[in-house]
Amino acid sequence: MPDANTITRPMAKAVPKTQRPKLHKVILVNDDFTPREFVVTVLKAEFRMSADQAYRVMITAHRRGVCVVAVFTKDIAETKATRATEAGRKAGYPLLFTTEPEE
Ligand code: TYC
Repeated sequence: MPDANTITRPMAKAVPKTQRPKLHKVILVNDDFTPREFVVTVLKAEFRMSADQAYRVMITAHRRGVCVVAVFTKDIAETKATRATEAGRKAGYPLLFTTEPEE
């Protein structure tokens, strides 16, 4: 027990917890030209999705206009979105993947 003459002080400073990097969504955007099967192929190749997962994401974008594909750190999200968009462009399709930060 500290007696009346003992000076106590609060802990120097709270050690900040390691900050987690903000995650970014990769978003698939619908268009009227890219064949459904091609979209599924790109999702499987670039995002390592099963045929079933890829179909669900494709059909959601087709019906609603957009669908979140996955979340990654900023660099990885941007790289994957660029590569997937480029795969469409090379095949002559306007397929588009965008990214945005998670709230
Ligand atoms: N809407 C396209 C079609 O009917 C298929 C498609 C789905 C294209 C999702 C893009 O992000 C997309 N052929």
